[in-house]
Amino acid sequence: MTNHYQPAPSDRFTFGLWTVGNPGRDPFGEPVRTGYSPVEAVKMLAELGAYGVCLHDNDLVPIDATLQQRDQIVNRFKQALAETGMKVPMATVNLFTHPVFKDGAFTSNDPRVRAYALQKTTAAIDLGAELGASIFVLWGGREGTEVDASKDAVESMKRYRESVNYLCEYVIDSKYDIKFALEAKPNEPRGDLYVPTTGAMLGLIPTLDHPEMVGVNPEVAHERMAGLNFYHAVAQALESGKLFHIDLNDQKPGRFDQDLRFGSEDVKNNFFLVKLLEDYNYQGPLHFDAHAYRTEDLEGVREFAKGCMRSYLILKEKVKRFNSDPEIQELLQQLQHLDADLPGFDFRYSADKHQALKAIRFDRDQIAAKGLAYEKLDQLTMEIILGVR
Ligand code: GLT
Ligand code: MN
Ligand code: MN
Repeated sequence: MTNHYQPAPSDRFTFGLWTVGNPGRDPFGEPVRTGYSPVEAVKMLAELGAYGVCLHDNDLVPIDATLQQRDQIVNRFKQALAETGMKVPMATVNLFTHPVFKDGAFTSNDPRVRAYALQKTTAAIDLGAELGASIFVLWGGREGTEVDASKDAVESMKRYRESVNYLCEYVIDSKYDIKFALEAKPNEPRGDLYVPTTGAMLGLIPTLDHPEMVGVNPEVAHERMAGLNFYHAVAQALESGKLFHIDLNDQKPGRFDQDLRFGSEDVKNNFFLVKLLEDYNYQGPLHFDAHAYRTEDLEGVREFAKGCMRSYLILKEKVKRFNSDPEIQELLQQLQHLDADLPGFDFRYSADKHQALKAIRFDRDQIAAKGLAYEKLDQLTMEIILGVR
């Protein structure tokens, strides 16, 4: 067995405590396994070569813990981190499990719920800061509706913005080195969720008081549930300087949020995703937000975690092959470097240059007649992915 795809902390792979801790409960069935406890998860993942773990406040500290219990639990957890060298680069808050959040948190009509959500989130930020996290993810678990008559969706946006603004001020005031990453999802657990896609989040961010402190945390499964091309969504986030974090998993299109093992479904889209992250030197954590099939015991969960990291490293190697394949590179050269076909043209507007543009005679038919050789390019790409090239 080759050791070639053995992960190391330098690969920056992380897992949510809720991922390997997942007991296999679903809306139709009870838990099938215990899941790894936080301390067990840290040890198991460290053994496999991960860089760290991420957590919701309540993945570690029960919602009803006293301050003394909290400190005890956190200290034990810190000890496991210290023993293994594992890091906590990202923390988040659970604003969806307790019934108090049944109609949303920051967008609830009830000011007590909105205020409690801020209280809970600021405490979760304190916990994240204590554990060394520099990214705080906000996934609006139940920020949405089934009954649109119940809330003014314009007002909901204002409330959501107000809360994120509050949290930014809190981080500044506390002198924490923390940035926020907003995670979109189109639906589930609500019928419809607000700001449902990464693109919608990117539209919201410039309207915040501190847009420089806020980016996105796109998740494979969530964009694919909406039928979108995840690679394109991440590319837009990256190009806007807003790819602060990423949730890697897999998903069949148009279904419930499956959170499948990374690399298990849409291998081609994942190939382009890995190519994007590697070609553009994304430096954030590579976070797996997925869980093992409900058929698995703890050994199966370990295999699942290994599989996520291994598939990323395999795809990374395929990307290297693609980037150094002479035939593919020759084709790309011909397809992408066409400046000689329109010498000296500058695509920035000026009145003079526009006069020149108006004077150019384009031979539409001649331009359109040229075949683009995408069949060949795609076949060569597939052969790399399928392992015969
Ligand atoms: C939950 C959700 C994920 C989010 C997590 C962060 S919790 O598992 O399905 O997509 O990233 O709140
Ligand atoms: Mn996620
Ligand atoms: Mn998901």
